[in-house]
Amino acid sequence: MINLIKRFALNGEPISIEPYGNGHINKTFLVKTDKEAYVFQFVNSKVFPNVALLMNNINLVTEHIRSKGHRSLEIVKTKDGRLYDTVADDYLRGYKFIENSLCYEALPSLEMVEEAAKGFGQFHKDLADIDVSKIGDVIPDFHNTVKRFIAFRQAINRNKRGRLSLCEDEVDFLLSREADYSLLTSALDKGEIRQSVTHNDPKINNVVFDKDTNKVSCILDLDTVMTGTFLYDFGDGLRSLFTGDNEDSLDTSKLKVDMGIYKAYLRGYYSMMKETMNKKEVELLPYSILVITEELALRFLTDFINGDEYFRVEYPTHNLIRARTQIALAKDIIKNIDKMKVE
Ligand code: ADP
Ligand code: GN1
Ligand code: MG
Repeated sequence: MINLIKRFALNGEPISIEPYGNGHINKTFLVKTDKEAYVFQFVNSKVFPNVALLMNNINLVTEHIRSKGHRSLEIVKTKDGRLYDTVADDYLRGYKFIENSLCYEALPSLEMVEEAAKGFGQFHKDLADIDVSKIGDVIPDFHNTVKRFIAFRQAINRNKRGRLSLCEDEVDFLLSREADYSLLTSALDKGEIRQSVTHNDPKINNVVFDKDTNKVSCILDLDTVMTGTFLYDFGDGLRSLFTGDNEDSLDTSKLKVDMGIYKAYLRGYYSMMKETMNKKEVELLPYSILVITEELALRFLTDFINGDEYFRVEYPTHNLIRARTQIALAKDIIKNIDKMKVE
């Protein structure tokens, strides 16, 4: 590893390398030199087959955000000026470590919830005028819930690992919610809501906060930045906050809507984005939380049925447990959706 790292334009001599973070997709390492800290990642090329396109997107987006005077991830290039290195079948890239920062699985205060929402609102605002045609589709249909449902039904029909009998209730629930899956995609197709460049994975451990001020210091994990509707980001931000560190929990009673979190997130997001939202987008805000929660439940359960081909798992029923937590949350969102409507 040390020899691989030395191919990058580092400040100082590497002195330590250790695994870092809780991502489900890439393999992340914290690298320290005698002068600076970096994050290096082996990009998951099964999930992201076109790493060149992905790194080009990240380069454009981070430069654009910096041109607005805001902080963004800083790519560490290889000594010969490339955005990543190829190592056998793997792809390695480096970022400067965001110093004096903390990353959370669950936020300790409503003030920080509001800050996180402002951070994502600012991110959407900063990218509102980027040239959309230059941003490639790294995972086509990533947030096309209708297509996720088709993939789910295919997995059920194949039942290739014989796991279907272990998840009949979960399958029945997700089949019964079919009407929800087209709520955002059909509004996009009809042009009722706008297409823009969005993050697509705004969970709370993809943000770091400044240790001293508790303000957002940087939005991370830009692999899935693509065009879409900001509603999937709004919904996923809240899904992730409601889930907190319970995504793998056996106790699904913890998966609940928290109206305090909802109001704080809405306030923060509105402070950045209210003027630019149309009536339909405002109407769909609460539904976006339901749709993305059900979408993730579909993805986890599809992966469980298919034999864990996508998400990194630690034990054989990990994806089933994850699907159960998201289904429990979806059920509580359904109960509370009227309270979340925005006047
Ligand atoms: P994954 O796609 O696997 O989720 P991420 O890019 O989100 O990978 O990185 C995993 C974790 O590593 C993040 O949740 C965060 O804690 C940490 N991390 C990533 N990049 C940085 C950075 N530049 N500075 C500080 N921490 C980082
Ligand atoms: C993955 O990479 P990470 O852990 O930030 C996934 C998201 C899911 C999330 C659920 C590229 O995010 O879509 O919402 O897990 N990322 C990708 O925890 O599939
Ligand atoms: Mg991540």
